[in-house]
Amino acid sequence: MLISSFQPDSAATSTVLGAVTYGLDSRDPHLAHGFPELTVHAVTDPADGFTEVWHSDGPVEHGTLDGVVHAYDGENLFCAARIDDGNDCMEAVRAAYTTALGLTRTLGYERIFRMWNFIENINGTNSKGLEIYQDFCQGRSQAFREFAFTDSQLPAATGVGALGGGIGFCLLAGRSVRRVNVENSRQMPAWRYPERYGPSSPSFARATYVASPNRGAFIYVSGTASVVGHETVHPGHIADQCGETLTNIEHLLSSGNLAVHDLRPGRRLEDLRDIKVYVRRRQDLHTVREICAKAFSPAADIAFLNLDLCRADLLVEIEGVVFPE
Ligand code: 3EB
Repeated sequence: MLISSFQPDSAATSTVLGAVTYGLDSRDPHLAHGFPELTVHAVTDPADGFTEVWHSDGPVEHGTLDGVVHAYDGENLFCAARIDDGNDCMEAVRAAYTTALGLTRTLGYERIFRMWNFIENINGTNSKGLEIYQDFCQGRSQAFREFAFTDSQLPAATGVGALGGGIGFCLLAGRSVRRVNVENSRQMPAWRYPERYGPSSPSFARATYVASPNRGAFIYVSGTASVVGHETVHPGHIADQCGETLTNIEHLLSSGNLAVHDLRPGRRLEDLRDIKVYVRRRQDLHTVREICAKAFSPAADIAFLNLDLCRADLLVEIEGVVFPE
């Protein structure tokens, strides 16, 4: 069973599958604490740092392949990697993704249901004048194509900025879970975005529904923003972007939208847990905090990170997980 928490439970390190630390610098993924850990440069004040930990039921095996650190427990696989130089990153992203996707094949955990990507200078331009995020999307899309992924096999994902350290990414995959991709009928599937957003469309699903026999279902909600159809709405307006983002998540989880994918029952914003909120402008943090406090359950952990987002006009992005009943 995969349960994440925002703080490491030191009494249970033997059952940790993997961890991501949102810290003051970025580090290559390593096994120093007995499990794969990726450190992303994501905060400037140590008080804002935290570690997200995925726990496992059973014994965990781990390894490293071409810098991709990984751990698996018979049901789930966690992989983490870092690309040192994020400029002109297409080839390096393709290569690192290829190693990670290759691991999912050789180890037999082919149902990749969630990925995170943290990209330094995400809105900057590379030496060819292409935005670094769009360059990243090209490498990612090539790797998925090499492995013949269909649209309905793409993971839920987050793609946001980092304060330094090139590109860090990690993934969660299952061996035998039933997984169903969920799109959002208010939004165009990201993998169909028109070319004006970049030469390769972003390779991710709006959410993945992941069920194990007898264990109920998790719904992993991708980083969600103020995008309707394929367009950014409410440019420059933080409260409206935040509201539109919540409307998008609410609709994604609604019975009507889930029924399109033969999934039920509908879920609500109050069911979301392990929420991460990415806010581009520091001065918007208090507004976003207030709106989120009203929208989400007091039982939910909510982490706020002041990072850039993948489109220059997006101000806020929100992700989370719905746990089984
Ligand atoms: C959007 O809706 C916002 O490239 O992995 C959200 C989640 C976004 C993941 C990614 C991008 C990604 O297009 C951007």
